[in-house]
Amino acid sequence: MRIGIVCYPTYGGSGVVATELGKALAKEGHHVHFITYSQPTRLDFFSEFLYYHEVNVKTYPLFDYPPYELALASKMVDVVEHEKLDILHVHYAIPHASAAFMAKQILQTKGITIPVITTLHGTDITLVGKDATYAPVVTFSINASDGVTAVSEDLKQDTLDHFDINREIRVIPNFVDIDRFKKQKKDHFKTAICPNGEKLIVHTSNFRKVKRVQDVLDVFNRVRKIVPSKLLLVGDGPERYQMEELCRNCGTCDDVRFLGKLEAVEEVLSVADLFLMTSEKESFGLAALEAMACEVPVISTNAGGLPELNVDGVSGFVCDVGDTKTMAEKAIHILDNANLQKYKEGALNRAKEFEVSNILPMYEKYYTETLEASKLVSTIGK
Ligand code: GMT
Repeated sequence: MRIGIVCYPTYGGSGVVATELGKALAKEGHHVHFITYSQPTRLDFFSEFLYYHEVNVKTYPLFDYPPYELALASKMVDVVEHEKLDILHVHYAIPHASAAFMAKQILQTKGITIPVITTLHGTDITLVGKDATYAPVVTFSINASDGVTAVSEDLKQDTLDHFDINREIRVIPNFVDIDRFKKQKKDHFKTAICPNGEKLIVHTSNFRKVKRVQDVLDVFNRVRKIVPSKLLLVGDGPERYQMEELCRNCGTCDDVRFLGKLEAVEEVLSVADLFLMTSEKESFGLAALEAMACEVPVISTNAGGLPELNVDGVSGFVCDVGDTKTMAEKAIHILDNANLQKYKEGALNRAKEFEVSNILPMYEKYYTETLEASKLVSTIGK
């Protein structure tokens, strides 16, 4: 199949999922064309089946807001036409689904039918999409897509509850590449960070408000009173500065390290004992899955799709949003040497259920079904 993938190229989970999906499809021999405004972060290897098309936005003094959506739609038209794509798969509804709708209409006038699949990732629905600024366009472009997927049952339900949706939404969960995300031998790194045998707690995120990163610090401060530990914070974003201030105020700077945006996050996860995800909203929690694949148990909130991933009492624990006291109690329980191995195994076994080889066929099947349905519709229309 010749597939166009549209995504955000940045560190966000939707871009990561889109890129990893493209890479996995290319390994299966599909031709995958990425269409985005810069090279996706994880598009880090050469394959004869992978292509990258950059969207250039021309600015003009009149524009306070350069029209990215138009440039993207025009690029989609160009790539579909010249690369003879079979299907377009857009990740994150805003503005990708509406740009794809426009491209589809333009291509129709040229006698080309291109089915569009939209994958909903989370904040495109739960935060940004619900806002009246975008809601009518999001509703329209979800309904106008030929196929729609959501990364969890919870996100599907949230979409149905908040938008007037008149079509099926297929749940296809996120996945992990176990060949990349696996526990590696990095003992020297662990010794450098935890010279006195401390336990290592890790959090990864884009440090937005929705992640409640202050709760991570609160949990850590409670845990370190009982279990000697260190905290590594991976990623960057708006709340990082405030977190640094908080660490200084609590006097924990020596035990907390900010690592910024790391490419090889699996190396850090390889030496971690516990992963914290304290989010207020989380449609899936890809970062938690990647941790689990590296044998790291997870303490997460019960927000959104997290309970569909993190099995309470098996791969870690699931707690109420903001209940840092319980999170700390569960963390202390997991970090006890008598318990740790059991939860590490539980985390790995759960992660294996989301292995890319289990999830990729779901997308391939959905592509085939959507393509067939769209051919049928265009034949009936003639
Ligand atoms: O978490 C973020 O803020 C990034 C965001 C995105 O759209 O890039 O992540 C969302 O999509 C990920 C991949 O499907 C999910 O694993 C995250 O749970 C989801 N984030 C939220 O729902 C807050």
